Amino acid sequence: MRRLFSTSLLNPASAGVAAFTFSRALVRGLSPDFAASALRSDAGAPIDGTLAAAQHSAYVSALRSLLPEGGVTELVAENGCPDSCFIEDTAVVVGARALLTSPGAPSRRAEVGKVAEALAAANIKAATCPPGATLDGGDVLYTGREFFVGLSSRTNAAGAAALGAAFPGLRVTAVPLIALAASVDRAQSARLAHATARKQRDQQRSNASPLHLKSLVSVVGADTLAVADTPLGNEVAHFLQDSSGVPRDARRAGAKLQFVLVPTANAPAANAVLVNGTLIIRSRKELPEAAEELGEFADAVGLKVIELEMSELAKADGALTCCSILF
Ligand code: CIR
Repeated sequence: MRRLFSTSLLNPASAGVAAFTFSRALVRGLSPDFAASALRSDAGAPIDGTLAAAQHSAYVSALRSLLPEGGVTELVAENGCPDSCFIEDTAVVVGARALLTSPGAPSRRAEVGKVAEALAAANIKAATCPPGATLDGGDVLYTGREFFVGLSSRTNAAGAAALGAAFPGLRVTAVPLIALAASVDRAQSARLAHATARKQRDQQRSNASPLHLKSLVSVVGADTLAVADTPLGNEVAHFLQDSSGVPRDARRAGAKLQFVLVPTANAPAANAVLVNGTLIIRSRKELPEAAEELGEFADAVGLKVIELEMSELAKADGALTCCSILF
């Protein structure tokens, strides 16, 4: 595959972490019916509930080790909401402001109330989504300068607009994730017109729109993003670069979004968490090539690394960012 971006473009100074310094985190315990009933895009391999709980608790411990004493608040799982551990989807917080979301999956909407209470208790001023708007936090990418919002099966244009209304000073750009996925698939289908039916099916599956924007891309530094080195990941990276609000003067001086490519075979590792000078990434046991690439990046810009296994949460489409709200 053509390499469109390279770590050699990275300017360590641009990977500044000021916007990703946090004192608090909300997390939510794993529901007893997580393994049996969490929403899954692929219900293939069964979820090992015990292992899922261990992976979730390692995640919470990692955050506790990175935040000040008492900074992590763990809410109990919401009754009847097997996905409530994926708390990121319920609120977007930047500074002392928040937007409570209206999750795209109706079964998840009851998760928001307790998160609203916890944010109020932390003195965060929260807005709500208007009727008809849907938004999952997993679709909201904050670069430290601006928001990108994936228009996905969970998030609609009204949801993206609600984000703009809740954070008036911050630029919001909607990313047409489903349309970009369809256009990548069309381009490849033309090339595979004479391939076997099986090859065509595999390709369609790999080009399908992911659950969320952040299934493909996440922040690893200011204006610096890890992106899956897949056809769709590259398409999204181009879109972000072209529509980014990096000021013209800064662009002239060579500043723009920087991308760390996450090898195709380990694409889910493009979802990482940057917190207080540490990059939390998927473990090399699970996704070795990605851990290598992201580890190299972290070394180059002076970030520490924590590796976590997420295999069981990933079976329910969970990723690293989705298990916390940081502020
Ligand atoms: C869902 O389908 O809503 C959950 N099973 C997974 C949500 C993952 N959320 C995220 O990555 N932000």
